[in-house]
Amino acid sequence: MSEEKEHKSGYVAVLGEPNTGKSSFINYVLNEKVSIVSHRPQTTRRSIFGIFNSPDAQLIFLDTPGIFAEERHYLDIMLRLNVKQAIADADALVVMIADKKIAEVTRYLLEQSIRSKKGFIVALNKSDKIDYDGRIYDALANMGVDNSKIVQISVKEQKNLDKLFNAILKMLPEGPNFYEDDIYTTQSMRNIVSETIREQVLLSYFNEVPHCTAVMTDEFKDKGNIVYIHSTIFVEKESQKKIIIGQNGSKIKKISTQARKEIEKLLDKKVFLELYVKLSKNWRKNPRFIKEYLDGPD
Ligand SMILES: Nc1nc2c(ncn2[C@@H]2O[C@H](COP(=O)(O)OP(=O)(O)OP(=O)(O)O)[C@@H](O)[C@H]2O)c(=O)[nH]1
Ligand SMILES: [Mg+2]
Repeated sequence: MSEEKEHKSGYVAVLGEPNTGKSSFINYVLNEKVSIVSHRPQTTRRSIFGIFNSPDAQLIFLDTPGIFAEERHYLDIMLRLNVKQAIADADALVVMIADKKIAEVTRYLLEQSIRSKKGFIVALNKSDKIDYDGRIYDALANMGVDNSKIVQISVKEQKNLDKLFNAILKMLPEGPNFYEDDIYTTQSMRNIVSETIREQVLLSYFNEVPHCTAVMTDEFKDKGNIVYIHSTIFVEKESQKKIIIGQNGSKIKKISTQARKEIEKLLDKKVFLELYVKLSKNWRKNPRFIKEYLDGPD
């Protein structure tokens, strides 16, 4: 009999309501920031691949957008399709919850997971501040989710993350690597740059404005010792443009400086960032714009 350890590989979709900590968990496992994180719901918009490599396994995480129960505009419809596709593509599923009860979206995701007949695990996150009691376990049992499929975690305090990781690994089939073992994301550099800028927007403004923004990068030129980047922040209304720019451009200047510093850290190079703000009227309802935005430049 062979002494060799089996090699596992597969796709793992991480699903859940907005703001439950899906991206935080994936960044932690990968020890790399593949996905932006913020305190705002619906931070993730594109499904992002984060690839975990070890000699015994390759796990390809699909970081999905947190969806809302109601579909408010075309963007929401596309995000839900994105989640459905991730479930279809995955070999194993993680449903992340950060709530003492089962919200409508969580119920939907659990139903989809059960129906898919794929292995799944429920992660109750933020246990550092949420005191999970028997009620959630009962509610999950009523849906047919056994206790053995539930794990309480805290990404913030790094509690039980190994346990969750091992439970995921157990669900994956034996198989070879799908990707070279030295890459940790399939995102293009342009997408990473756009997302880093959007993260600064999410962190810098109050109210609805950040949700009305989309960032696209149309130029990324690596000149060896300096990288030239040209990106645009799109907004839906003229009034939002004014808010993003700020008085005498003070606000956009701050965003630009912060984003540039983050990108420089990421690339380990000097960056020249040119950042524009443009109006694309009601882009969240515009299928053509959304296609270009979600599909990315590549
Ligand atoms: N207290 C606490 N906060 C956490 C924990 N995990 C993540 N967070 C915070 O929760 C917020 C949302 O985290 P994200 O990782 O962006 O959540 P997400 O599920 O990817 O959100 P969407 O992309 O909007 O669907 C951030 O402010 C995180 O810092 C945790 O274990 N405990
Ligand atoms: Mg996210």
